[in-house]
Amino acid sequence: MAGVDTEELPKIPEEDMEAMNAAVGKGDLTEAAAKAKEALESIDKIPLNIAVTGESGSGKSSFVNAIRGLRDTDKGAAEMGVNERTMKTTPYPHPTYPNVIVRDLPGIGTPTFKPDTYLKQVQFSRYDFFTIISCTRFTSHDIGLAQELQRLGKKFYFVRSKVDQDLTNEKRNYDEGGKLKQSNAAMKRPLQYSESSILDAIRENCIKGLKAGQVTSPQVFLVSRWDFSKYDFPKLQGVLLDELPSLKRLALLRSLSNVSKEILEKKKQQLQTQIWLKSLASCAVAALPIPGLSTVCNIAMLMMSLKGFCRDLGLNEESLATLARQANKPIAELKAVIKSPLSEEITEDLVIKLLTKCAAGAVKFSTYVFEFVPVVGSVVSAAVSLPTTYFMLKNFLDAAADDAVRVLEVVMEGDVSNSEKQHENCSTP
Ligand SMILES: Nc1nc2c(ncn2[C@@H]2O[C@H](COP(=O)(O)OP(=O)(O)OP(=O)(O)O)[C@@H](O)[C@H]2O)c(=O)[nH]1
Ligand SMILES: [Mg+2]
Repeated sequence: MAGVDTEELPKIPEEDMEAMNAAVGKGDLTEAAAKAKEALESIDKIPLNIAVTGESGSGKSSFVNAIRGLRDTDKGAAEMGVNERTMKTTPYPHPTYPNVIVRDLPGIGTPTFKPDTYLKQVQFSRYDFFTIISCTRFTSHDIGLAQELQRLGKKFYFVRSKVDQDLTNEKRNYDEGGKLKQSNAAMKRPLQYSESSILDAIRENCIKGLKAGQVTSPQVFLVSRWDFSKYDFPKLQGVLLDELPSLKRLALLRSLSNVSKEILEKKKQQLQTQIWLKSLASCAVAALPIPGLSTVCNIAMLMMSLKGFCRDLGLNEESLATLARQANKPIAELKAVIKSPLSEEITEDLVIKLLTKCAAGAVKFSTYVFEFVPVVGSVVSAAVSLPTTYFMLKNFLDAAADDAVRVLEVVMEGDVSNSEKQHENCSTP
């Protein structure tokens, strides 16, 4: 069996090391493991409720589908179109993380939803935050809603949709070389076409209108449903993560689409913090010896952990198929850069193979680690197994996170297809 030198193994962070020593030192790994399992399971139950509201036709349903990584025609997608569709509040649970629910709310001012009773009608208190969408400048209804949310201490973010249309329209004023066709001092257009200047102007214009409506420090994010990796959507994801309380942040982070390297890095860091708990649970909950290894562990639990990493990083057939569709690229092109196994390829045999690879070095490591900790009786086998499972999980996560970044790079190469693009306008002025 080829050994792994302890020098080559990644280091266990100090706090994990202390927690391991403490659990082993107490001699009651079973109880610690049960707690670890409970802590991990509770992550799946953290509720997160997101409200998406705005005028009819502003792009709410498109936004709801896109943040859940769905196409309009997919099962469970929010219904959308050019006629007014959203007449009632509809919950859309995230397909992979059903504890995250996005609600597509009707716009204020529709016949059944009057401005003065709107927030009560939609039961505002259940939401963790609101996104207010508009495809033009924000209306007096949007401003009124923001003022009321501000008064109630609820978080809200403005999303300016359909910026792809603004850019297309603006481009008409420039020739093929990007030079302004006709200079008009009143319009203050730059002489050379500049996407960032147009976007800055839209953003500033929205902020100015909102400030004039007494909205304090409004945050406006420009998006296009045709490419959520572009414009301000990745920034919006980052801000939401920064501003949510820690448990809710965890729920949101897992459900976010992998549209930026920053999000992938945050997901990796988050998963990294769970490795110790996963390792502990697998070594002491219904653990069995692995033939040929001085390791006792629960293979089924480890399989679930690895599959969980793949799911959170989008490394399974379904996520890749969705991503390939959205990027209009063959799925084989995405798979070509993936070096570690996909979720569907994770089997008991694979887990044993990965454990065997880590075992030799980890045993040496555990002798060193637990040298000063009194390890007795049945705890011994679980204790020496901890570093093996820990390193196996860590190595797998590192490789999977690298794969996810490479997949994202392939997706970002070139632009999203225009073939599906439509150019409907808002149904409200
Ligand atoms: N070009 C472009 N079109 C968009 C964008 N977002 C939405 N649309 C189009 O605008 C139309 C209305 O979008 P919906 O998502 O149904 O809007 P909604 O706010 O849910 O509408 P209601 O349910 O009627 O209130 C659809 O034809 C979408 O394809 C965008 O970012 N860019
Ligand atoms: Mg709708």
